[in-house]
Amino acid sequence: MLTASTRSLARKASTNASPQRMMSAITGVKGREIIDSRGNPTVEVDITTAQGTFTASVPSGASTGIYEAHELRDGGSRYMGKGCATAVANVNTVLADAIMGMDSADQRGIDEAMLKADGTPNKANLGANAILGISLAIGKAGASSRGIPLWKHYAEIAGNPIPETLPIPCFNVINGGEHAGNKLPFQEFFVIPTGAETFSESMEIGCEVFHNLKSVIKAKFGGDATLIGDEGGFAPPCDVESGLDMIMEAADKAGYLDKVSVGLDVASSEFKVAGEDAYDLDFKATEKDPSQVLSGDEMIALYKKLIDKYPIVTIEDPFDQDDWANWSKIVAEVGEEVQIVGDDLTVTNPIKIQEAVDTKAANCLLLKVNQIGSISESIDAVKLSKQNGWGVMTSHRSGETEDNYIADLAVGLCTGQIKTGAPCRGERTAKYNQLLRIEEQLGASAIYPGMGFRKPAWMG
Ligand code: 2PG
Ligand code: MG
Repeated sequence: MLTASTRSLARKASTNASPQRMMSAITGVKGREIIDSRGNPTVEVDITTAQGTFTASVPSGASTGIYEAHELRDGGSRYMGKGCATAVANVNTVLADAIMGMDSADQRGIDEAMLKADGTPNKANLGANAILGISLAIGKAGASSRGIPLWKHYAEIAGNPIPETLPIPCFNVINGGEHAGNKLPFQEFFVIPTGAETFSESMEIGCEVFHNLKSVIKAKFGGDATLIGDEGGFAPPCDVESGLDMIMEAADKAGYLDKVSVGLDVASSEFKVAGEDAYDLDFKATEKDPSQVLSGDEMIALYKKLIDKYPIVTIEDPFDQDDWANWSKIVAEVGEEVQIVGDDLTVTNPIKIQEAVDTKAANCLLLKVNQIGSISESIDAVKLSKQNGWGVMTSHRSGETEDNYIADLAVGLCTGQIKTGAPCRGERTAKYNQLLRIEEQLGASAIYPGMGFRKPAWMG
């Protein structure tokens, strides 16, 4: 059997291309298992061209939508069944074969070749994690072949003529749901510096509020309550309203009450009661309180109460991934004032996004590249969303690596918003730090959208 490298040499020898093309032609594809921020294996890929080796790695979710592309895990006992050896083998054999010798600047051509090799609608055959690892590393190789930064390369692929907008950061400073061991049902509580003038000022505000929140939580619940969850935010034993109260108190103490908004990722698919119009806010408690089971209308009443009380600008996954009627209802009732973000509902999939556009079930896409499994399809999802007037929030996953390409993606696709955890834990700060570097590269032309984050400069 030919190895990836002997195949590469054979293909290279038969390539009759121009010197420029040879420089960017793929000469090597190598996958490996690495470990993510939760101690689970994931896929990393090296793409080699005459210009060097370009590496990217794949994130993984915990509150995963049932309609996401297929993440291929080995099963069995190794790594608690989460091994990625099969996905890595697919990178090194069938996928390497499909793309070897192609021009690394041709992102779409390469993504299409991989989709064809897989042949299923949800990448169930070769694995979305295998395909995405290559797709991400190809982006980096392609940027290098053009001699431009990754954010500019993404902008060119997508047709964005003005890649100058930094995203507003949504710092997830309190963790609940599937991301923390506390009883808090809602998964993420964001502090969002919508009143900052620049991205670097937004970082300053986010970090100072984060440190003040630590003191507020410690004073209320003691030091044990300042331990952190999967995304670097605190995981105190609070309920939804006291969590928001503590964030507001921290913003006040930091002196930024007039510069911050707040937001939520409810991740409610995790606590929908199957077969009933009901959501169990006590889903993590051992002794359940029946008064904590709310109907769809009661959930809407709760959201409205929170919107009245706090400066909420965005709510993600307020309802379950199949509860379309309640999604449409909440958009009709509060969607002008508050952004309603589809995550499990839309899974970065143009077919689902179109359905949500038609039924007015959301007005913002959560962009998670591993939900769909390639850069080209992610760009299609973003453009479709923007062309329908939606916002777009670029997102990490709760299981992350040190790779920071989503920072470049947020700028290149002008998404105007990003969530990548608290300003804490290296796999989260890697992304925020890359945005600080991009801001520096943009210099005086850098735009910070502030309250205009739902409709940034480029709308597809
Ligand atoms: C979410 C994400 C990221 P996960 O629900 O939006 O914050 O969590 O990666 O576990 O799906
Ligand atoms: Mg979510």
